[in-house]
Amino acid sequence: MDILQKALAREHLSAQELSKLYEYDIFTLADAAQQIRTGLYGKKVFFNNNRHINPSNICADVCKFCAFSASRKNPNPYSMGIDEVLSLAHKAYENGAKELHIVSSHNPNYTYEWYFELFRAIKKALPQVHLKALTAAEVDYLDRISNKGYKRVLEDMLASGVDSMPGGGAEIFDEKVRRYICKGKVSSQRWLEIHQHWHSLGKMSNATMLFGHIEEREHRIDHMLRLRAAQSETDKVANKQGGFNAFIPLLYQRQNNFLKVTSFPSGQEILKTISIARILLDNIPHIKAYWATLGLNLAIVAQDFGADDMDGTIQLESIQSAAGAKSKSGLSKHELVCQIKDAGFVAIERDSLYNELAEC
Ligand code: V47
Repeated sequence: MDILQKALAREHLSAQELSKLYEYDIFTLADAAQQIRTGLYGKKVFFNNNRHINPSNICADVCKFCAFSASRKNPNPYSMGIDEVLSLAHKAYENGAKELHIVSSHNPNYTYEWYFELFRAIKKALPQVHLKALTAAEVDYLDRISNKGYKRVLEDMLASGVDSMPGGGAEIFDEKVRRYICKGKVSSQRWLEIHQHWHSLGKMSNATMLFGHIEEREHRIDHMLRLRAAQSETDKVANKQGGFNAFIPLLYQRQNNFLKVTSFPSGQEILKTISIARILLDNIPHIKAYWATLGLNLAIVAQDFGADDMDGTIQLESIQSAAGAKSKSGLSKHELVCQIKDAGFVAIERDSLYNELAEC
């Protein structure tokens, strides 16, 4: 059997062996990925009506790839108060958002309680809106400043109304690359433990991977294999389908940051990464082609290479656009739907947990 057949049969192979998947031509990989994707969802492409809110960009940590946090590359620090975030949440809801995706920097001026007061206030004002908040990196940061332990942080999130966790902060799990690009951030093992514990509380989350910078193909595969293993373990512990809903390969955006990268992945390399994700992550239901990092056109093309989701309208995007992505003002639902349909797919508006709301 060749490596692709072995991968599809889930034979035990190392990341190094599986990185040979990249040596297949792009259409062979796409074919294998599309069989899985089409078997699961036919021609459906999922999106949601969401709003990203980033309350502050003042950060105690320094990740080399980050153009969002205030630094000499981004000399515009800001910190919102609870009322300001609440007012944005109200506006987002009036504009149709059904999900608020709230992630922030690690701002030493916010107290532990600030976060939970904010979540309680949002849930009280807008109980019908899904609150997706705090990356595992933020959970780890809140543990570090409070000494409460990450389990307690997760319980406080649950008690204050957080519905699900976003997939940010995973970056690349390989310890050597991680140390170079984001030293001091939550460790890979801790990132996985935090998500697994969240899943054991009966809640869902996503998982990202930042790629296209200094990592090698083998590191991407290793990242996917660690996620697949974590998902299988949760299956056993929680006795239910694992808690990762979607895998989101985030393409590195190159402007205004401190990471010196000299070569960037081609379109083929990006699409192969998406196909390989669909092939290897057979226990994670959705592969999200996040249009804010891929660009709208490539995100649509990715739907023919194993992806089945685009993320959403976003309304205002600050993290990727700070690094050069053309995503600052989000997309209207109309535009997103037209793009999906024009490419021959069926546009499905979903909720945050992938329940289908409407065919558009
Ligand atoms: O973890 C930071 C990434 C992430 C850059 O869960 C960069 O549904 C590219 O996690 N180039 C935050 N990426 C965003 C995120 C996310 C986005 C959309 C949906 C979901 C979800 C999660 O942004 C960070 C980091 O990996 N990031 N800088 C950059 N220069």
